[in-house]
Amino acid sequence: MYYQPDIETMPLEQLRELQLERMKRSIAHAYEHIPLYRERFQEAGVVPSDLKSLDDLVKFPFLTKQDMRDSYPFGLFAVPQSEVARIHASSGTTGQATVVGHTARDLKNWGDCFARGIYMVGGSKESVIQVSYGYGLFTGGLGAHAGGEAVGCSVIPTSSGNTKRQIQMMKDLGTDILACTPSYALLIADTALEMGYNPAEEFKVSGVILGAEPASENMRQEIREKLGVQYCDVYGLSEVMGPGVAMECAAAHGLHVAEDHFYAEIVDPETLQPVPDGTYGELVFTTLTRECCPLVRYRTRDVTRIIPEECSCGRTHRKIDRIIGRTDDMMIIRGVNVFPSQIEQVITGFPEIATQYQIVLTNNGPLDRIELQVEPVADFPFDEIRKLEDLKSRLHAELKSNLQISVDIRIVEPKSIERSEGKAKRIIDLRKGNNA
Ligand code: DLL
Repeated sequence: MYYQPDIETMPLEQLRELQLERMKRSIAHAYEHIPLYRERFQEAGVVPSDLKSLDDLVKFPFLTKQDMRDSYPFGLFAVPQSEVARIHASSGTTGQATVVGHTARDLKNWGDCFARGIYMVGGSKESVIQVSYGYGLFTGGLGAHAGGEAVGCSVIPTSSGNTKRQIQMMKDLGTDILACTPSYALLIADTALEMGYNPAEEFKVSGVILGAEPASENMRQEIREKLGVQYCDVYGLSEVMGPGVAMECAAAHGLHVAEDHFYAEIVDPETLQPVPDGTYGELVFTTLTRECCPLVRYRTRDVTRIIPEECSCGRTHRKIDRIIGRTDDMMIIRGVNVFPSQIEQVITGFPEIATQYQIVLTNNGPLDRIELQVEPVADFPFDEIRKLEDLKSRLHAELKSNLQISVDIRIVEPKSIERSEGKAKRIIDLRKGNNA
């Protein structure tokens, strides 16, 4: 079942035509109404009419997060204030916030994009969706809410926090679909178990739509089992829209980009040249329908790849793989490039270690130093020093052989790493210039 069958299963040739037509319009709209694009295009020696095919997009310059910060507050708005229906902002851990506006039509498209994911987990207007993403300037709450309303679900806007009450509502109101971050879903599952419930058996919930942060396969599996649900990974970012830019269907192998609204490219973050499908690189988006804040070649800093395969679900929109990290999270440990997700993958091979972890980065001269804090599972004999040392040295050896890096390991008490009701803070970056 599809939410918008004609669009989601559109034959590829027709979809590319639609994209080209919309891209031409969107680039012209940006150029006409936003001086920054005019300047940048001029510097690059291009005008909107140079876009004759989708491949011509590479001639156009990139836009970065810094450009968005520098344009604060309204420098990238292409419509008059009277047409701005809502404004979101990202807090920006480093410096200036970024502000993103939406027209009424932008909001309608956003709801439709998220709604596709509700159908992907088997939802319909009969479903009860509980939105436990934070509501506010963060796009999670209101984005998922709009999706639920677009489908015609009964929406429960619990927002994040007050976990025991969330669980009570989930049970009493018969929640079918839970939308929140993966960390919060796990906290909800663990708290429900502590309260004496078995949510997989006793709760009606059958699907989760989780995103805003990466989750390892192990964590996904833990959530699936503890809640008894189908897992849909939802990707998005406030600059481009919010949750719903790409969503994972039941085939569970990649996230379909909403290609009627967004054009995705993957580029090498060093050379900025496009890479072949299947190769990892930085995800770049050009928006095709955004009225308020159209983006041309926005560098997301998220690292993923295009999955070059037809999907068994019948949707034709290209898929991206799960985000493995951000270019700015990449650590260079003695010349080796490492993403936190690679470390997480090693950790998940140790059943004695819980899913929660934290990475503390510091400088050691010109080199990055990395301390990994992990906690053992609740029934691990934490006071037996020998067992602890053994675990530490096995983990150290495994990291060394898998990633060729030497990591300082600290095993902390079970349940002592802070659980998150929103995005988990996995990396504490104390490197010079990054201490935000
Ligand atoms: O996190 C929007 C969102 C809300 C997405 C709810 C999904 C669900 P920002 O706060 O602007 O917006 O953060 C965007 O979060 O560039 C990624 O690095 C990360 N991110 C978002 N979704 C995923 C995901 C929202 N499914 C940044 N997997 C992005 C991994 C994700 N990382």
